[in-house]
Amino acid sequence: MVNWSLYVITDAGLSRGRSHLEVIRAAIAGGATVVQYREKEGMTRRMIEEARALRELACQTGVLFIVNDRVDIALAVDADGIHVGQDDMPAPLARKLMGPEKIVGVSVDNLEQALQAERDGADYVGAGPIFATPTKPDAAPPIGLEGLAEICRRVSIPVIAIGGINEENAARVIAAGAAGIAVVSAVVAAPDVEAAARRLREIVERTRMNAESR
Ligand code: TZP
Ligand code: MG
Repeated sequence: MVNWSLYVITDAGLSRGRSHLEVIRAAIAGGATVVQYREKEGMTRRMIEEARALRELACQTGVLFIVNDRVDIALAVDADGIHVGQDDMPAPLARKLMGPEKIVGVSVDNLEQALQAERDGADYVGAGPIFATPTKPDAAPPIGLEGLAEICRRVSIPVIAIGGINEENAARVIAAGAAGIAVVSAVVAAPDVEAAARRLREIVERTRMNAESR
């Protein structure tokens, strides 16, 4: 069983000059359970090198390693899975290329897309943005905690919430039914990445424990 609690996504522009490897090493030390390599610009050769380094780190530390969008890179470095958006490789094709054993995740911003992703054989959905976020300016309007809760009720695959999630709202996101939180800026842009990841992970685990004991 995958632990989706804290899913950390790279962003070179928000990393304060630190390398992806540096940031992700600290995030894992703080308790990230899944890491995603998300790089939209630059040369494929460099992406392969970065993804390979993260892949090795993830192997050594036992966290899941997902590549955003680029099925070729995911396959080249033998990532654990691929994450595709609504304008990317369609999920059934991503599944066909990645094979039955790999993880396929799909971004969804409404219930219909979530149900379709499930029918398409996705292993999880990334639902959001939950809250407004400057990190993805072209994101759909926020779906809020109510939108998230509805998706969580209606699909049976894990729902990972994304978009504007931080220490202030993470507990409410988990209480709405998310299997985990996916964050960029709250971890990657933090002055102390390890401490930020640790606090978020604690919030997720504490909220889940409280819900289970109720
Ligand atoms: N998809 C929907 S919102 C988002 C992505 C990649 C960005 C999330 O970034 P942040 O900084 O955690 O709000
Ligand atoms: Mg994408």
